Amino acid sequence: MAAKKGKQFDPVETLHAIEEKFEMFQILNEEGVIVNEDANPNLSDEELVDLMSRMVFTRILDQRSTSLNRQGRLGFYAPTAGQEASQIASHFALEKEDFVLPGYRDVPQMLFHGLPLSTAFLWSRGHFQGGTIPENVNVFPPQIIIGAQYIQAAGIALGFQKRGTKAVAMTYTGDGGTSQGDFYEGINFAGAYRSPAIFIVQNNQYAISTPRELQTAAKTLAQKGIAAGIPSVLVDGMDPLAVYAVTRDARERALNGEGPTLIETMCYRYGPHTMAGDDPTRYRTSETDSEWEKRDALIRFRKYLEGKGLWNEEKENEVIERAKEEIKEAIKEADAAPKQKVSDFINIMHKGELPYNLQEQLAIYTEKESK
Ligand SMILES: Cc1ncc(C[n+]2csc(CCOP(=O)(O)OP(=O)(O)O)c2C)c(N)n1
Repeated sequence: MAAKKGKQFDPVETLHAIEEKFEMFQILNEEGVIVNEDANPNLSDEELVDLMSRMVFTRILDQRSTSLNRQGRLGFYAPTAGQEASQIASHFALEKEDFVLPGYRDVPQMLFHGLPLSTAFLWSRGHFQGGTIPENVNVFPPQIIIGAQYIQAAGIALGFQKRGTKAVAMTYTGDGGTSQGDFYEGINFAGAYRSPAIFIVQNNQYAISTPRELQTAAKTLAQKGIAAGIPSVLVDGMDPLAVYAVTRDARERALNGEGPTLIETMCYRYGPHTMAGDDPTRYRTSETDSEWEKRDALIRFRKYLEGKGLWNEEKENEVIERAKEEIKEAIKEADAAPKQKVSDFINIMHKGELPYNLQEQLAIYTEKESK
């Protein structure tokens, strides 16, 4: 067949045209001023205060968890400071019946979805009770395998769709996670079935020490959703109103049968990758840190709420004190959990009759543990 005359298809131009479409969506700027009134989600005063209180709680939890880890009272911990709007404002758009599939850094969303804090602390300590999710709490334990939660989210969303359940599955990964096969498989599958899933990519600029620029040739991570045929958006991940608005819209579309959405939230991780020895000063400068800190979600949201007469220092201190109290109680509860035994692991891992070798081991450990 003869090629058509006229303008040639230009793949380079097409790529640039798509990339240029992904401007960062913002509603509340760094100064705490609404710059996009038409998109304002118009949360009630009570909701605005609730959202701020949740973000303050999360910042305090981050500080306390960091020092509890240093004291040897917590185990695994992945810091969250800098990601409060990405995490908490996206979760704020969900209902209890929705399902949350977190990564290891997404413990705060699990808490606001109903997971007891003491359970999260036990998870950090590697205690088996930390992986026991209460019946009525729609979350999975935090995923450690990068990207695997995207596949699981596609499956849960498909399940909701098949059962006619009016709920969405929302999952989180990082910038590095978008390089994994599971990421592409998950978004493709949900796109193909038009399942009610919301895929959040928290672009905190680093996958451990690998900067975002070395991770992929793609100019934005949001544009990766286009190849899967799903609506995708790049949002200021330090703007709680913008993150909330795009997630709420994604949920609405999903419940209307319009399929999944991919949301890239542009944010920053202030702390180390985890508390297990990462030193961020080896791969980034303090100038970069302070550039991002100026965009902080808590600072801008505080200014905005103060301007509306909804927030002040006294109110913030109340939230901080309550948070500290709650954390103290939860650690006490975690301390009171029974010490785990090897026999627990054998019993938990196997339902029904144990194979002979494990029966032998169970007998040995039960004997040892009885002494
Ligand atoms: C499949 C897999 N490969 C490698 C790792 C080791 N690993 C742990 S965290 C991490 C970086 C992830 O970075 P990103 O997705 O940007 O998330 P962030 O930690 O910044 O939130 C890697 C490679 C892993 N856990 N799973």
